[in-house]
Amino acid sequence: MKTVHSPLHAGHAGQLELTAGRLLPGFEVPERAEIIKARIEAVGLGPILAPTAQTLDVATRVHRPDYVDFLARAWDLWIAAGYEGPALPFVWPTRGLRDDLRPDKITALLGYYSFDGGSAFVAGTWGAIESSYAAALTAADLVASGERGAYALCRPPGHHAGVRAAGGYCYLNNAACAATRLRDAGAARVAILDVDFHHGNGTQEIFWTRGDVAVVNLHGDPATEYPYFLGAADERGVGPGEGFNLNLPMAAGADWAIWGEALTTGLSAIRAWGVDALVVSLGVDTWEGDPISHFRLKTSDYPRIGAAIAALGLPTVFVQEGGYAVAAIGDNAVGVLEGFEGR
Ligand code: OKP
Ligand code: ZN
Repeated sequence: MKTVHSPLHAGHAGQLELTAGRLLPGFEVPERAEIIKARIEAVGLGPILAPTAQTLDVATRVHRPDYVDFLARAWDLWIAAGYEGPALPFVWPTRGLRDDLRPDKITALLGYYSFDGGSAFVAGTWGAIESSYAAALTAADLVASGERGAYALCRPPGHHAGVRAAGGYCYLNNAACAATRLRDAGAARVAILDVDFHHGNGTQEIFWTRGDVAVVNLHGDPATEYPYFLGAADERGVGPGEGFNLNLPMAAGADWAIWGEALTTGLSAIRAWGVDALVVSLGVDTWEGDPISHFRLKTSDYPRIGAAIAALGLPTVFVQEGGYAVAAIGDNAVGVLEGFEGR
């Protein structure tokens, strides 16, 4: 399988994240991608290609154009305002406040365009966002032109990013963009299977009203797990999208017996939808040793995930999402890809 990856991800480093009363060094570190890349090379998974040049056309159809423009300018605005260090929001236009005021100040814009304090901007953030997006589109192009599978080694991840909101280490929704590119290339219907520990709230929001891109999410129950405010089992989509969103939340502690059963349920739904192509939001923070997540998958379970996905027989784009146990992330992520390849 071909991997698409850019060294520009490394410029997105030294972020801080706001968590439970603390400003902590970000868990979403450059080493994550470097360790996955090293594992791909060690097992000889296949060539690692640079992303091809991409316009922001797909990004501005998946997201609001003013949001994409903000992502590109946020760091420069922060510096121009005299701040230094990672840019983070501290006030949000939530319930009871006006959503139609958008003061032209970077401190206001950071909150206007985010839903939490987990997606910081540093000097190299936009370059990394663009390269991650381009990797997802390039992998989709490989699959659209006949490859059975392709892997976008994306960093930063994307599944929490909504129509106009960054959050949860995410900025552009790479998986949603890959699905859109597959639709543009002629797939009438696409499914997104999100196996990251955290609910892909951004992906759900983006396709909520649509029947042409169906979304399945396997994740920690929002009653106790981030992002808390989306991801319950009763969220099924609306209008033409009704019945094309399937949430499979699980309590903390889920192991292969429980998680594998939810995967079977999700794959059955994808079969029933009769889609032409698949995008997998591939988070491996479901691993038993993940520092911020609470499932109990073992390294030996990841090839089983890949094999079960391969049994769908669909052209498949894998897009990297989470996974924060840095030393294990290569074995786990590449394990899925090897399982898909039947190796
Ligand atoms: C991004 B992805 C950590 C609390 C949770 C945000 C998690 C974002 C996960 N102490 N912070 O879905 O892997
Ligand atoms: Zn996650």
